[in-house]
Order: sequence, then C-alpha cells, then structure tokens
Amino acid sequence: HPDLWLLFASPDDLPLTNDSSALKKRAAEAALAHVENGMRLGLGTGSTAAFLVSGLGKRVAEGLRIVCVPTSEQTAALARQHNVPLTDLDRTPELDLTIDGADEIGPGLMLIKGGGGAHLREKIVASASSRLIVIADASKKVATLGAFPLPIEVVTFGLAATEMAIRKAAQELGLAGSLEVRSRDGQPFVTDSGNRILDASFGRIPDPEALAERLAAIPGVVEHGLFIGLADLAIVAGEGGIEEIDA
Ligand code: ABF
Repeated sequence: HPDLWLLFASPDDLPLTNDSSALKKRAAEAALAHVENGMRLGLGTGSTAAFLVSGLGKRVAEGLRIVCVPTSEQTAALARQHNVPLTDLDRTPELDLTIDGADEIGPGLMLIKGGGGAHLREKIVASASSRLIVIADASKKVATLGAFPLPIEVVTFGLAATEMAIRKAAQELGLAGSLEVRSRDGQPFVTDSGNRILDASFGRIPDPEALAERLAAIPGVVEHGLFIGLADLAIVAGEGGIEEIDA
C-alpha cells in the first residue's frame, strides 16, 4: 500500500520485503552524497523521501549542520522524530537543494507528482531551491507521462465548474478520461492547505507543457502535479544499480 510508510514510526522500521522499498532506500541514500554542511534543504514527501529524512537524521547525529523546510505536515513530523532541524520558507525563503520523490519521471525530467497529495507545497519548496534532485525506484521512469493519474489541487468553491473547465481544457488538447475527487477512508481528501485533489486519468500526455499551461490558467486550480523544468537530477535505483539522469 502506498501509504504504508505513514503507519511506521520510522521508515527504517518498514519491512524491506518489497523490492521497490529497498530501491527507494538506495536512491535516497545516494542522494545523501549531495548534501553538504551548512545547506538549506527542502525535504520531499512520500515513502522515498521518508528514507531520506531518516538518513539525514543519522548524519545530523554525526554532526552535519543543515536546516530543512518540509513539504508536508507528514514530513515535518518525521523530521522531528529524527531530530532533523526544521525551518520554514518565511524564515528561509531561499534553499540550496530540495530532494523529493515522484510518481512518474518522463523525458527531460518532466514529472508527475502529487500522488501523496503534497504537490502544492512540493512545488513551492522546489521553486525556492537552487536545485531539485528527484529520487525514485526504476518503476517511476516512463517514456510518456500519464499512466499515473495527474493530481490537480483545487479549491472547494466552485468545484463542479472547475471540473468542467479542466475537462474542456483537456478536450481541446485531445485528452479525455475520468476526473475523480480524491477520497480517503470514505471522506474527501483534504490537503495540508485545506483544498481538494482531482485525479485526472487522461492516459498518455503527449504535450505536458501545453497541459500545464492550460491547467494553470483555470482560476479554481491551485496547482497541478506536472513539474516541468524544475528537476535538475534524477537518482533512479534499479536492480542493475543507480542511474543518475541530468536535466
Ligand atoms: C511525493 O511522494 C509526491 O509528489 C509523489 O506523489 C510521491 C511519491 O511517493 P513514493 O515516494 O511514496 O513513491 O514525492
């Protein structure tokens, strides 16, 4: 289950029975090599980023000096457990590096993010960073984005009208499919910023830039999960080892 990591006090307690967990951990550990003393870091959200946070906790205990901005309440809680020093973008509006997971990594390091519902803060934090490193297991690498439903954070006001506007924008780009309000435990999922998520199953997205532009122009859309031109490096762990992909 993708949210299993939330149930464990620390990702280190997760049974690494599942191959992808072991690979996620390896990608996170490889990313630690990019962290230097004195850095201001953005901390991603999700099970891959959770391995990063616990790894940083160990380095901090050994004397690494960093300050970190978490991209979600979940990550903030995990960072506190691991004694990773936290700050926020109001006190530290410029960051050196953000390390975060992704749901899909496509050509040109275009990403789909937001499966964990945190992509609004993830995008704000990544945009405030000089560099974004994406960490993932090899299953996240795709030739074309879109098999993973695209998360779109929307305000609750006018939800049906916003849905219609999204459908229309997608249709004009030749995309169609279902648009579902995300729920968790039978209730609408509420993001850390109090909004809703629409998951758009449009299938293959041949022109992510065009879709990103159209979605961003819809007033009820707070932020979509397409990350374009943000990632500088992807560290992808597969059975054959680690692959580093530059933008
Ligand atoms: C965050 O966590 C999200 O943007 C993405 O949705 C998700 C990836 O999850 P995981 O690392 O658990 O596969 O980075």
